[in-house]
Amino acid sequence: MIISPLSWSELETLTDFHRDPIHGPTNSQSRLRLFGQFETDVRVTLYRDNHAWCPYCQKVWLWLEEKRIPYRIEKVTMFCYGQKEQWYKRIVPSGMLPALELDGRVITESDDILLALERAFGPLEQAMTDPTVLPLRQLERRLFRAWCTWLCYPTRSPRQEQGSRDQFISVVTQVEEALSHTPGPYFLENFGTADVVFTPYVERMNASLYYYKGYSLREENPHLSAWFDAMESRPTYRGTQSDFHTHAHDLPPQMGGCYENGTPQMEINKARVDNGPWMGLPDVTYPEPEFSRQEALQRVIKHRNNIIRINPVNDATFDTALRCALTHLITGKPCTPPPGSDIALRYLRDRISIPRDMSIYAGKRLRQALEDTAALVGERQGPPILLQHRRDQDPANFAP
Ligand SMILES: N[C@@H](CCC(=O)N[C@@H](CS)C(=O)NCC(=O)O)C(=O)O
Repeated sequence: MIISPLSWSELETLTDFHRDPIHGPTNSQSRLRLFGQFETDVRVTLYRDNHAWCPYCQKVWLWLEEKRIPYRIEKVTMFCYGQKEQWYKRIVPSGMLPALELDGRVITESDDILLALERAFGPLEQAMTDPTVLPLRQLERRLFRAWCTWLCYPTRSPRQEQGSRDQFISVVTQVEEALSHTPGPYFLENFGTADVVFTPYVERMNASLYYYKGYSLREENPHLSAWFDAMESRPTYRGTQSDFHTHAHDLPPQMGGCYENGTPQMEINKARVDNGPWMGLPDVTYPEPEFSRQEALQRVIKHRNNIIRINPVNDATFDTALRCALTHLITGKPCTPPPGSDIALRYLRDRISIPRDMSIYAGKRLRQALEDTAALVGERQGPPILLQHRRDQDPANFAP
């Protein structure tokens, strides 16, 4: 049965999703984290990027969440999506992220930040300089370099492409071996620093190689697969976790390019990440939380004015179309949007950023509801996502 779109006030009654951003589970929207302590206990400010795209920021963010250190969060624009804030350049003239203020002293470079945090608050299980951690940090950098070589340079021949793939997989084999040496799923006996160090790029490798190379890191490597599963058992990681779509489109401008290999599997994966269905992709495997649809609905309602204003289709048409998609999201029933709104709905579908906007399952549910609703009125895609920059995401355009 096709139903008509609910009004905004009707939609509001269908979600009471609420999370305590200060003391509750890790999430991307918080500006202050206290973990049951007091604001007077705060000694740390983390400067991280607005969209939670910066991998080195995720490393420090995850460390602070795991150690439950009270801290403030200041969000800064990255060059690839807007202008660096003047106030930040006064603190860090290069504009580089992350930065951390600890007892009034500013520290840059994510490794130096973790070393300083360890001195102030003790290590996360093992220290960064622990003899068991050092070789794992080096292995992470080798993996990173092999990934960049494969992903971020155009290949002139199938032989070169194969060579880069083989080189990456040979380092992955070393990672698999390192993981096999411990009885549990983590890099050392218990979860700790080494896992935090691997997290940001392994997450990005999983996404980008699936999309640009047709290679599923998580599915093809049993120890890494168990490691991802174990990471996803942690509420801290879940709060920082992104999805394939977000990374497939945030990486090109950050890395200076990501190159497709054009294999049949790559084409299949790319179509799936871009057009869905998004459930079942190997970017997440923990069971879906009960309230993911309510979370998505609450987040869109909160930001609806900006979402509607920024959309390429006129406000009145998109207002109705968006309510149709949200009605479908929350009731499960199809709701036909106005003619011509397929572009508008897919524009938003392509610009949900996880975890910036909402958590991974909420984002997937929203993408699917937007796509299902768009498909009722047409096949047209929205304006393409650019590769050189993402100024379509300039935070200046989303100011309250
Ligand atoms: N070695 C540095 C690398 C930091 C880095 O490359 N940061 C990038 C973002 S991932 C950055 O701030 N670039 C400036 C910008 O994009 O605005 C670290 O470990 O902190």
